[in-house]
Amino acid sequence: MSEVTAGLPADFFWGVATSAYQIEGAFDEDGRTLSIWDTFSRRPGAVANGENGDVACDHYHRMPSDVAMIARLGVDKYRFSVSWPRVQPGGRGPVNAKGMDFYSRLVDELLEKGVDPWLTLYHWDLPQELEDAGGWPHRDTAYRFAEYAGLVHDALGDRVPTWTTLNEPWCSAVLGYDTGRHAPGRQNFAESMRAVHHLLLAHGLAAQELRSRGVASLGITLNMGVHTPASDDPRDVDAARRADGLGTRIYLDPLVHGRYPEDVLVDIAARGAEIPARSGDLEIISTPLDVLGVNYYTSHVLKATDDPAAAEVVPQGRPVTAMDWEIVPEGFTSLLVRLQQDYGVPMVITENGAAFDDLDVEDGYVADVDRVSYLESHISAVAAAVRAGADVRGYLAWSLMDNFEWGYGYAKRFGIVRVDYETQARTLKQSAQWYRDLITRSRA
Ligand code: GBH
Repeated sequence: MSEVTAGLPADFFWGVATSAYQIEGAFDEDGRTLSIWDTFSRRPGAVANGENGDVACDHYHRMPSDVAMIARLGVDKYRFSVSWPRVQPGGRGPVNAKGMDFYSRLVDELLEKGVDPWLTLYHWDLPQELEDAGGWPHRDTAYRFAEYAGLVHDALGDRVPTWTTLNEPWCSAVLGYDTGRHAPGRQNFAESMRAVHHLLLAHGLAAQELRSRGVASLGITLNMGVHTPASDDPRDVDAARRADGLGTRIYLDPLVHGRYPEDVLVDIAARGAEIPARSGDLEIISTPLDVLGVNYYTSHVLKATDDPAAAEVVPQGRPVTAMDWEIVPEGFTSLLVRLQQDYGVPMVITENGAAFDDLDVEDGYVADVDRVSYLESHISAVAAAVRAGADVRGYLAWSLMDNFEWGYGYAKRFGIVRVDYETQARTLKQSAQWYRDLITRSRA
């Protein structure tokens, strides 16, 4: 066992992750209807360079060779998401057999190659028709999601052991309905708080549905970081408390402890909004989790501003990625130790990785040394957390390959595999080779 992985349990698992809209393309094939990202990305100015996921990595047509590539990396697991408008067009009614068949073939292909499928039900591509009916601020969307979860389970439940309901509900609620940086691009704080509750309710209803069908491992994935006050000035301390409240505790307290945090409800009320919880909702939301998916990219030091609802990020002068996110591996360790103490749910890193301005392919090689060092320092940070008592079971790198990076389009590359968007050629970067070797060594 190498330095990097020292202290990780013998059965610690490794994998890579993607999401449907970011890689599949084939946006109008085989009965797929539009999602909020198809609509949003067509709005002028919404996505850099006017790009969208119409073609993306063309994974829908290249799935078998992509799975062969995944297998060659030597990973244990592959995390992908199902496109709701592909398998249940419009978000209601019967299954679209052709769309579902794609995922059925994907799962078979993975199993045949010895890679465990890890399925995420929702990675941000809400059927546009459900947005037109009110979207996540509308309570009925939660019930539609639970029905969709059941349909996917009918088709794939016999072969998929691990199910994640939602990817990063913070992004769906806040970026989607408050800042408007993500689809559907609405800007209304009160609606975003309604979205938070209905996303959590959607998770809970789907979790009950999947539990009753005997799913082996069930979870949700949250994006999190550490929020540190810039000074011991009580206003900075409060800014960090609020950011942690709206970023982490508003999700995990109801999920794990069955209640919303009091201080956060007060903050929300002060901004003229509320959480539309009805009696019985919190029992549904706190359906026991087998695994908490943790997505980690960076951490922030925060300073209060004149606007009590906002906070300013204070740069710490550390190296940054191509996203301008500071590289803070120690934050990863403290986050995991804190989650263990406050919530105690077994964890898996469902995403971690970085965008860098990679050099072009030269002699069939991409020397992405920055990404290698990012991954190395962050996997070490996970191992340090495990040595400090955090129960972390596995690590999935974001991402298998370069893909559609939401509002940033194709310019930001997170892959350990290079994608040439002209030819759709895939080239393993140095980071992919490094990761494959790390996996091999960690098993030795
Ligand atoms: C994930 O989102 C997504 O699940 C995935 O689809 C995406 O491709 C990947 O990460 C890379 O972005 O902007 O300085 O405030 C992560 C979203 C990234 C949101 C970090 C919060 C905080 C940094 N999060 N971000 S900053």
